[in-house]
Amino acid sequence: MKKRIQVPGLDEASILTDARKILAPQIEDRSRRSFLLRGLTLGGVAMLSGCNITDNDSVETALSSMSRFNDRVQGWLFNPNAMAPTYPASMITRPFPFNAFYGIEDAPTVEEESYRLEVTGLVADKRSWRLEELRAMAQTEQITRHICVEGWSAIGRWGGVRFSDFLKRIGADTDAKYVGFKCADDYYTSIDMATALHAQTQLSLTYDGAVLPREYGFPMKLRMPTKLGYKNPKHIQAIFVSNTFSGGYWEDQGYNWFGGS
Ligand SMILES: Nc1nc2c(c(=O)[nH]1)N[C@H]1C(S)=C(S)[C@@H](COP(=O)(O)O)O[C@H]1N2
Ligand SMILES: [Mo]
Repeated sequence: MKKRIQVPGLDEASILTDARKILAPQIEDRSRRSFLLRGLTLGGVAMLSGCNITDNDSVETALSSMSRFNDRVQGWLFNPNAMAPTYPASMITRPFPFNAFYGIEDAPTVEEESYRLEVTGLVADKRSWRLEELRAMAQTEQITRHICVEGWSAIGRWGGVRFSDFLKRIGADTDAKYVGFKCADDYYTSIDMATALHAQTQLSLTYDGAVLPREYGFPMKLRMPTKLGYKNPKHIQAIFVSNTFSGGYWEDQGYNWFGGS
């Protein structure tokens, strides 16, 4: 008989629910998936993560180590040439839902006049950018689906600069691991370089043909149809290229960092 780990004060069922969520995308074989996940025990979590499960802190450590493993697997599986689906204009969701870690009335107001996009880290050209300069670059458009982990998805139309064009323009070290974002509302996130260079990753300046509205991320957001909603930062103020992992607002509270959909 397998020895079961039992720790007083730990909610085994909810730990295993979290662990199953982390592992599910990793098990390709659908017919075996539910069988394998149902069989998961705390001992299994300890084994997969290489962590002892003795208290709440060690559960956190184990789950986050599994989540980082999940990031690596998603990174390996990510196909830079696979495109996310696009849709006809007739399928755009109206009105497009708003979401943030606060209510719509608290969305930040950014003044275009004084706004400068900061660029730092592993880039050749660290000068800051005015919106006009970004509008003068080649523009692209996409009608894609945004998927939020809170249980909704919506199709929207975004326009702006292909992010790989921008990274080239600033002389970014594209061998670096991460691109990070700081936002006007204290939100922050970071992404893998492969996704940053994906053809559909866009520094969006418009929504549905008009200047990006305040609540949807003015002055700009990063739109990635290959990643879940929380990975798409709105109100971007600073972009940095780095080899140091820097997490994100929700990622630091347990959301998976890679966040692919
Ligand atoms: N700056 C900032 N960006 C953010 C968020 C936020 O709270 N602040 N929320 C994220 C989440 S969870 C979602 S689902 C989308 C929502 O974008 P929308 O308001 O355009 O639908 O923004 C993402 N980017
Ligand atoms: Mo979200």
